[in-house]
Amino acid sequence: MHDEKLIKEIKRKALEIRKWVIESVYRAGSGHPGGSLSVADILACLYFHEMRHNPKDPKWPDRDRLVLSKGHAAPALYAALALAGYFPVEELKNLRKIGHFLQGHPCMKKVPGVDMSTGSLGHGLSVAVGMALAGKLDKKDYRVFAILGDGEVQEGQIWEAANAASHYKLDNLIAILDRNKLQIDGPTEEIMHLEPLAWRWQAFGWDVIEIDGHDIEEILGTFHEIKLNEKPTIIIANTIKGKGVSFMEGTLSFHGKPPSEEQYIRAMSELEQVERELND
Ligand SMILES: Cc1ncc(C[n+]2csc(CCOP(=O)(O)OP(=O)(O)O)c2C)c(N)n1
Ligand SMILES: [Mg+2]
Repeated sequence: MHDEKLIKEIKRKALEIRKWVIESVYRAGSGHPGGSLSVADILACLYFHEMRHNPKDPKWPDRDRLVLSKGHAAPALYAALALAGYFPVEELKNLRKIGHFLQGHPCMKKVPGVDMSTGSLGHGLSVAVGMALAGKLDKKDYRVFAILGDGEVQEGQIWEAANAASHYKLDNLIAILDRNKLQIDGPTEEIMHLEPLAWRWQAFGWDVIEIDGHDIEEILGTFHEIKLNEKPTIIIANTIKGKGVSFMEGTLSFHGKPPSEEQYIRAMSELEQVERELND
């Protein structure tokens, strides 16, 4: 049971992340709001409570690592990093702008706090396996988090990585699957089915925990359940694509499209309304 103050604080951070997702994608005139909004609560829990990290020392060798394998959700990651103090929040206004460092997909060479360059789906879990294995070999106690999209896990390489993770007994590896049930062209179950998803990961030797990926208390509690039992863990986080903006929720159309001016104004006023309610 986490205290109410902490939960409220993280809800506020998730809301700020959502507002920046809308602001930055609107200003850029391109980007991926849907999958950024679905992962905002998870990122808030990680960067503002669960992860051991230091924004003043982004390359700290003992830090927990995070690989945003679904790299198109960069606007949410950038917002979390900026709010945590890795770089000035004002930079978020320059997303995807020529001459600025926040590219459409995360670049580890340009953005402090980004542990791996991603965007080409399917690769991130393999990289996270390598980082986790390195941690074991170096006798370090850092953990590696990898955030995967559900459409993304249709990629064959994900399953090679899943197998390697259990082979090497990587209990320092925690994958989080953003199960928003939509990919670029439609529902995952119509395009290339994934179910029974929990069973599949169990069969690959993983501990599987299924949660509501928008319930801050449940997300935080879940991290406490993870055991050092020589098995990697996957959290299947049931989410809603576009979560937090009514006309984006559960839709395909905002997978990779910015809001129009009118939609931007509506989205911000909805989020600000929730913010006011939280502050009451
Ligand atoms: C290898 C590769 N193929 C295609 C794409 C284009 N692409 C970007 S996002 C996306 C859909 C991903 O769906 P999902 O993993 O479910 O992400 P989410 O719903 O969280 O946005 C696709 C096909 C890509 N980035 N990389
Ligand atoms: Mg998806």
